[in-house]
Amino acid sequence: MMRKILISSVLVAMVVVLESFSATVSIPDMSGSTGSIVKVPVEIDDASGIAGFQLTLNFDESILVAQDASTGNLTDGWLIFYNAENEGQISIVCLNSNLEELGNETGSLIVVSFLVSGEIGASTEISISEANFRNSFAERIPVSLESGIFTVDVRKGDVNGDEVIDISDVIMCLRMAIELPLNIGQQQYMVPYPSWLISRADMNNDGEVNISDVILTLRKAIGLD
Ligand SMILES: [Ca+2]
Ligand SMILES: [Ca+2]
Repeated sequence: MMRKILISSVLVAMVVVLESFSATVSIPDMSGSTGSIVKVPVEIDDASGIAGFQLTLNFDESILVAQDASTGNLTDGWLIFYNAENEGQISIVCLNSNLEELGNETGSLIVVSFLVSGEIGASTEISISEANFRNSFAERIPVSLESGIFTVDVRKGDVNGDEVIDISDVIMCLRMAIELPLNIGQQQYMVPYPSWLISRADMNNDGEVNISDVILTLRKAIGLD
């Protein structure tokens, strides 16, 4: 009898330990400028046992528009399916088709691409719901969830929002100085340019885009500033 109680209390203790050391699935705090595509990873600090999972990301639809989801560095070659039809959320299922479980690794499970559409300074929480992590026997793996905050910001000089400042930004700044149309992504922008585009090109913050901004963008592009 005593032994039975002892064993069961050891089991309870083990379960408590396992629960308290369960993995955390999280989204990092990130920022990006309007009109650009940002890639937001869903990360895990201990992927032990995972062979498949599903989850939904929730966010402010006026700030982020989900484009697609792809596998992360832990899930290369896994099957992935997503549904981004509903505004403000994207649902994802990801599975190792050989039912091979991940080891005790840290990294990204999936990467979700968003088009940033909010005004500069706006922010939204990206939260995780419907999270369901399973091992190769379809047994549940407990995880704790952490949201991330996404903030719309601006990188001065990166007119096309591709994360680098180079000659293409100089040309775009030049085109804006003489009020020509420009193409960013699939979109064409003409006068009056949207305010987020002006704030990218207006290097000296005087409210207009002219030869001063072209020179300052060129200095950045060739590494003088
Ligand atoms: Ca650029
Ligand atoms: Ca200016």
